[in-house]
Amino acid sequence: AKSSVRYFHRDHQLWVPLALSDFEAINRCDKSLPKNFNFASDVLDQWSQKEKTGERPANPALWWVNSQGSEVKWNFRDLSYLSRKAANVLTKPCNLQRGDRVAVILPRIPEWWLINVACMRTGLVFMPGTTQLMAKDILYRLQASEAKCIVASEEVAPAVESIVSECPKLKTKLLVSPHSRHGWLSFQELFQSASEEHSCVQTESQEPMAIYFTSGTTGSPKMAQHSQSSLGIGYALCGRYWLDLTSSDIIWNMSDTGWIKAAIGSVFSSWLQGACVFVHQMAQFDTNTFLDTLTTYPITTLCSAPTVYRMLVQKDLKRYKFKKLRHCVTGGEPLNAEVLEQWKMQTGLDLYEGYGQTEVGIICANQKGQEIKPGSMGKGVIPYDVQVIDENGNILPPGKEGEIALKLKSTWPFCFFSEYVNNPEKTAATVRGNFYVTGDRGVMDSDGYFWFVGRADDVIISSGYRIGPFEVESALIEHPAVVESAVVSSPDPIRGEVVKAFVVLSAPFKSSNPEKLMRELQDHVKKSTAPYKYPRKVEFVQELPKTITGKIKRNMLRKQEWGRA
Ligand code: BCO
Repeated sequence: AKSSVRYFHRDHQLWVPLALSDFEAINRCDKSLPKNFNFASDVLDQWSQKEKTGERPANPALWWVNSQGSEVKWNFRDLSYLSRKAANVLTKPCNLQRGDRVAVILPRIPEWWLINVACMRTGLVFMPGTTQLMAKDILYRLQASEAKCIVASEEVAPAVESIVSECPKLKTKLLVSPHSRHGWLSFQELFQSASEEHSCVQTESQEPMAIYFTSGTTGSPKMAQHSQSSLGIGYALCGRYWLDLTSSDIIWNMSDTGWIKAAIGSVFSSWLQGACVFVHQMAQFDTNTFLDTLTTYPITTLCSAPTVYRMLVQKDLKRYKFKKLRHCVTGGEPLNAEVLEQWKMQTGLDLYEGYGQTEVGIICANQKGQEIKPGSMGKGVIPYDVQVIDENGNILPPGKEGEIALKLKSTWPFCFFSEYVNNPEKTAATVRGNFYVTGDRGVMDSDGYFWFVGRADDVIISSGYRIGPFEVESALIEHPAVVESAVVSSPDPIRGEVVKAFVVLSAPFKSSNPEKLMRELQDHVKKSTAPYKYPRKVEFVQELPKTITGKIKRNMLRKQEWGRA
């Protein structure tokens, strides 16, 4: 671990190197958090000042390209100026007030970053969502959060229009598109005429900043709420060690805008370090475009899901000469040792796996300078005390499998999510004795390295997506062919694991062509909920295994799947 971090010291209104012990002290609650913290004014605008005085290398803050050859490059001064204009769009014509929740469903376009920073400046609560969300997903999110505004792109607009009458709390629909659309305010038009004068809100450190929807075994996704300091200080610092960034680096983080990985790698950790965030907006993920991008642009740092590396190592990587790549990280799902070794053999670069969660950020990581044990997620990262515990909250010795957990102090750590909104029971269920429990099972070895074993619950981690079985089962049951279903994980060589549905058919469909019916059910799920959740495997069965009380034994089906593999 490094001996010091560069940490913004509020009292001095300057970036000063503080001893790591200061940061640890804040985390131990020996030193209090600054009363106010705002990432836009306390970090981004400071970098903008540094640019003016020539103290930052001539490196963009955001560098965006698409497959049609368009390009946008903003430095921190541009970002500051443009996000102030965007802030005025949100507060004036959109009439939003500090604390209002704003759903933002945009692809990887520069406006996503502008609206994100504009929400920081105005104290609005940013709620990102992937563009794969379907009408019902959007309805749930708008109703559960009582969002006042939705910001969406043209592809998402029809889905929003189909459900908007059921969202009485939604006051504004803001469209990000070169075209106007009936019933929507046009971001582009309003932005042109918006003033650049904006005074950033002095948000409190613990004030809500963002809400991320995260899937669990039961029910609809929970709303994990983050504060200004959990993301702006906690996540920014924890990601920093793993990403190893400086202000001369250019990081390409592949994550979709809807996930916490975008917050860590494409906003907070990167910009805290003054690094450039590189974005390639691809209509569809494609390995050739991906590799061409790495050979064309001076990207120094790559962050992508293990599934992407698994896809890449199928290719002859020695044919490609990456321009500036020096540090590769991965996370969101377990990485196999073989892929790490193949990547190293073909590119000469190590792969640094990180492990974390939407609720608490990066928990373990292989950090630069640390020996990598292939197949391990590395060691616990500062400020976390990571342990493996049993069902009673006792710490287990090295080598024993249990649940991965974070030791709690007397108060809730500032770098954690604040709560699941409107769900105190689920928030309380994350605590066992003196620990926050992750829901993941693992082992710590005698050197302090952690090894992922699997989920303790029924959540499926496929291609880096966290998928709740209930969400897929709910989509399946809407189809007339389905009497009931059980959804579990099943091993897959590329995606780590995939969603598998065991389906009991209704009488009229029992004699249907199984291949055809499988595709019909898959298409049905893709239309009913975000398509990344669709069951890539389907098995038709006569009945599902159940307990005496009638509960489906998903566990038994899962074991059967993994046993078969
Ligand atoms: O594979 P299929 O073609 O059968 O299906 C794909 C899409 O074609 C399809 N689809 C997408 N939009 C659709 C649609 N179908 C119908 N209508 C639409 N509008 O749905 C399937 C989506 O699967 P996918 O997203 O996995 O697509 P793809 O192209 O295979 O992408 C591969 C990856 C690896 C690029 C992608 O899976 C990915 O980005 N994974 C990473 C996810 C991630 O970033 N996770 C991090 C979460 S945060 C976290 O873990 C905390 C860590 C601190």
